[in-house]
Amino acid sequence: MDSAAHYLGFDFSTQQLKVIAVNEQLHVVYEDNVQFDKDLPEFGTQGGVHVHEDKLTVTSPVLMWLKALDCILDRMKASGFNFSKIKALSGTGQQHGSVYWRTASREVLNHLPAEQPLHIALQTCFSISDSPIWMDSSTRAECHHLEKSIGGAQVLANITGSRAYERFTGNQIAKVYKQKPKEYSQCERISLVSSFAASLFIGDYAPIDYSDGSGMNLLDIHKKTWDETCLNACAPGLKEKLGSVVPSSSVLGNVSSYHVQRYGFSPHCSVVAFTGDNPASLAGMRLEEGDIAVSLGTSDTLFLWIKDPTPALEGHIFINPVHFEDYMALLCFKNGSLMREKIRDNCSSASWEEFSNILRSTPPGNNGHIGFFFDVMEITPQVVGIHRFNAKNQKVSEFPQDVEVRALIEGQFMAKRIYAERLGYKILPQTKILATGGASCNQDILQVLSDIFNAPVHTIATANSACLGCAYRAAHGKESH
Ligand code: XUL
Repeated sequence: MDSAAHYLGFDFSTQQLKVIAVNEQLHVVYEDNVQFDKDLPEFGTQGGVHVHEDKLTVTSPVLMWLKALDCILDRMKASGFNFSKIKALSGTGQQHGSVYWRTASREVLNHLPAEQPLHIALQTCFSISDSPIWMDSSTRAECHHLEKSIGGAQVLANITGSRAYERFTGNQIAKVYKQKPKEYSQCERISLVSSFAASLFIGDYAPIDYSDGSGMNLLDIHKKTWDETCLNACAPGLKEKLGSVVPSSSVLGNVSSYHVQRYGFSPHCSVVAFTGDNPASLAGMRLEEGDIAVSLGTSDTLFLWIKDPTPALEGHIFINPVHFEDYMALLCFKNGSLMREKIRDNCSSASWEEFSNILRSTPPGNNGHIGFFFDVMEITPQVVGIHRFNAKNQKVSEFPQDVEVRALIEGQFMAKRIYAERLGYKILPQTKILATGGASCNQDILQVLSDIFNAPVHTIATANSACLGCAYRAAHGKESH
């Protein structure tokens, strides 16, 4: 690679916009972020979002994202950052959110005046000023309708990789069409947050990439084309408004003359397709086939590289962002750390040390005792409550404290393996587990994880894995073209 080359990654996440620059050795050379609530208080967001009165509708202002980009690029310029060294850039966005470009906005995007910030130049370009985002859960009726139109939840999962989910974009678009028909008809292009952000760099509508497109309940993940039945079930004329879909590592073109003139980007700087944050993290953590990333946080998230997916009613299959012939699976478990802390408080005197001692002194397999611990309504599966079974498979109301601790941790990890295998995941000889998040500092918890998957566990820091993943994707996309 060119020794002077730098690569940029942007992350349009829920609470902030981040940027990372790496050099040709992929070492970070610049990093910054704009916090929406703190740095752009004029938009009145909390945690980057507006929660509406019904508590189910959640949106974010499009102009806030534009202003954040103006702000982060201006700061880079003010710090003396040399944009002309950037050989390629890419980015990521929170998944599922949708942006509605008003008719004739393409013209405006094509001719952005370099003297104006984006939030001014594009201020009239959106037929819906507050975009629905992934935290929205107001589309239950639309989900039922979609599943019914296609022949059931499993049929929809077989085609699009997931049953109908309220936050998934097709259902969000269906709601916009129903509740704001005028705004829907005034819109010529619907972008995801990721393709919206890419559009700002190429000065034209950027196509949706395969991976983020898999989070819409609209894309056939096998044929890699929009599914007509799904489109028609959501809203009329949708195909034209969505445009084409492309592999996530496609080079979309060069940065527009706006960025060349305003910031001093090279006119040859390539823009690699932007994708969703979870796919970008898979790239950032450099997962390979058979590998598993486990984030042990407030909730536990698992993503895996899969070759032959079997979509199920729980979990999501997305087209793989690194190799588009492969897939990735995403599983979310709500009862993560809070449940572990609760059992720690009840069974090991609120001490992690004591909790670890118990794990060390109890045998793998827990002498046949098994437990399911869901303090709050779980996502995978949709169940609540604590359920304990003894070695004879009889339901019991309690376990001795040491049995309880092991039953919790073994139960949590066995569920992860079982749900992953249902989605087509296979443990391979080279499988490795990358663990992140709060609980990943506990060796004894990780030992149970390793025992259950029969694979080595490595820990990594991933505060910026999605953003960093995009700087890597920029370098990879550029070098492979
Ligand atoms: C994934 C999802 C969230 C968002 C957060 O399906 O809804 O992880 O992508 O940014």
